[in-house]
Amino acid sequence: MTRLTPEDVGGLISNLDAFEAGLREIAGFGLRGIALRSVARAPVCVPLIGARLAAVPITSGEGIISGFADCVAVILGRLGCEAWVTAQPDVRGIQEAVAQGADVVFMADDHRFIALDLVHGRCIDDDPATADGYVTALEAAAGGSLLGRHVLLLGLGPVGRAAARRLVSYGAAVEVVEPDEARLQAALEVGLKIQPVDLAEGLSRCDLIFDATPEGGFIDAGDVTPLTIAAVPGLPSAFTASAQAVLGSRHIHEPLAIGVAVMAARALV
Ligand code: PYL
Repeated sequence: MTRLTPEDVGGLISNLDAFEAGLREIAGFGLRGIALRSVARAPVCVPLIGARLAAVPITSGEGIISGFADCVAVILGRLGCEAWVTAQPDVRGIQEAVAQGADVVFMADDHRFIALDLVHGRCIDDDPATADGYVTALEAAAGGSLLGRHVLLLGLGPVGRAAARRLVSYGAAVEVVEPDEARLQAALEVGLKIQPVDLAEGLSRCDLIFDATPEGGFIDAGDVTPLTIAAVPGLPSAFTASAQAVLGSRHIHEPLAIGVAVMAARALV
């Protein structure tokens, strides 16, 4: 997924209320509801309230993104967790989190964003968590079922592949736009029941769209209908500003909150 900038992160924190309000409007659930539904179809008790979760800044590679760990802690706090950012980064930060009684440690470098579940000895990865959370949001926004629904999936990177698996498992007819032939073949060879299509063909058949591409602004207002619902976990969105304006809350788009919420629920379930 595209690396966030400090400006992105600042915008995310100030936009969280509006994002969650839009999510409730279109999907009927806030962040906590989406996270809980993504871990289990039946109602499930996940002890989010009061869980002790630490976010550790990581300096390796391109380094700390100012505000990133704080944003993770703010999102976790919205779920009812007791969340904080460690004073120290890296290994010292992990040591600090453990000494402070953290149940789960959130940390990201340039390649992976994980929640290290210290209670159960598990490692929860952001990519599949984000994919599953967005599929859950799309399913809820589409009326509660994706069975037999045509979903256009853009991109078969790590998030796109995980989304394809979940969409197929929910009974969706998944049409995929992926220009990289090797990625497409790899997905088909592991038996994923997906239909390769070109963009125009997919747009003409699908009103549910999952955007998992790193490219932005190639679907315009004229390409969407009053029934279009778009799940867009990454930055930038495939939808132009005018398409986003037409979609309103049907453009479900935020690059961190849903993934963090699902990671927390997966770690604590
Ligand atoms: C996990 C996010 C979601 C979208 N893009 C991904 C990203 O920006 N990854 C890089 C995260 C680096 C964090 C940095 C820090 O501040 O701890 N190492």
